[in-house]
Amino acid sequence: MNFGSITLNVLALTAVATVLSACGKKEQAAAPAAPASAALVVKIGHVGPISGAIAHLGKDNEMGARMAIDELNAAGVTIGQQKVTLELMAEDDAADPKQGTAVAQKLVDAKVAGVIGHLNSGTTIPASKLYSDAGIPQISPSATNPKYTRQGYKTAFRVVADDVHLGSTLGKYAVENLKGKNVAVIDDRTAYGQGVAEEFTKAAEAAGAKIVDKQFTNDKATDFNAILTSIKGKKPDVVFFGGMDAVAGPMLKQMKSLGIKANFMGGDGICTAELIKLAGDAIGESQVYCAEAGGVEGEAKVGMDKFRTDFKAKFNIDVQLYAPYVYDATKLMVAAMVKAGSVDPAKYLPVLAATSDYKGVTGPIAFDEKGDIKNGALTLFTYKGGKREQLAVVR
Ligand code: ABU
Repeated sequence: MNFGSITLNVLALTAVATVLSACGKKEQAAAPAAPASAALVVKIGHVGPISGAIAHLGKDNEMGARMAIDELNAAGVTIGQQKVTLELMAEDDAADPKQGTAVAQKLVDAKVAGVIGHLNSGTTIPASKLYSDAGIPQISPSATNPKYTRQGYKTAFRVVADDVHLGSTLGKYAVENLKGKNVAVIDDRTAYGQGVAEEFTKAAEAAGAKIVDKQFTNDKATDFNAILTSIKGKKPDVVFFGGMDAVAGPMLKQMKSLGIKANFMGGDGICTAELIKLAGDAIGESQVYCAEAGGVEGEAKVGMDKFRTDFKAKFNIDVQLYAPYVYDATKLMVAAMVKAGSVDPAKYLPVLAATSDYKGVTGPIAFDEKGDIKNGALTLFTYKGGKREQLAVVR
């Protein structure tokens, strides 16, 4: 594979040598020193929604990647005896599948050495075909739809648990812990929202709950009056929403206006710091339960707490959700390049795939044969006193 950045460096060094050779023997003698000191620029792509309703989450992810790249460059990276400068090529897919494939093609054309992203399952899945066709490794830090790693692409990796794990754990929790008997389910019709709602439904029914209503909306909706009025009539004790915090916040407010006091559950997409701002005092009126697709306990809790402190110090903003997972994904990808002694995807991809005990701030990372994290865990949260409060880690 021909890397744009490498090509540029080689061309630049050739040009320097050509100019020097035209200047006489003395300058010619100085020319060979240049290759040893010039750092190779290696581009790593990052994609998330930097515009639109969940831009706060896309920016959170991008800052996680930037933090990793800045730290690596500050420490110095040598790959195959070549000093390397890592360059983050950050793109905005606006959580839109079409824009997702457009920016994926841009990254492929730019010959990035690898991609961290995308954030959403709905963009990650279609983009993964382009990366696979180009042989470019991709690690998603947050896309949880199982299909992503089940397409047979050797280039697709994920460092969080998937929606089968999320939905089934939350479905069981709704019945066994929250004593939910009558459950209503809403989803936003995205790859993530629909998928996690289906897994939740299966598990809740298997645990003995009755699904009293099923409704859907979309990921840009702001008015839920019609579907919530229908749900209110069915008197559920739990309402599950498959979707993101930008929709869940106003939905909770409208539940409060309609006097629906059922417990409100969602997956990782609602499990953010931002939900507190988006839902205001509707949190508490309906007690909210959600899960992050990683295990925040033991060494991982220590690593995540330190990461949160360092992140706040660097960007003056709190972590929303997946920044630590993006940070790990970025450093893990570069570690595979270092171990392989090459930034050529064909050479470092097998090393990345063989990751068996990478120690990240989110805990140990090993990949299974599909590219999914082995022993993926979930952390259940609720919200109390204007804060996200950890309930339990489920493996
Ligand atoms: N996992 C929740 C947010 C991202 C997604 O899967 O669409």
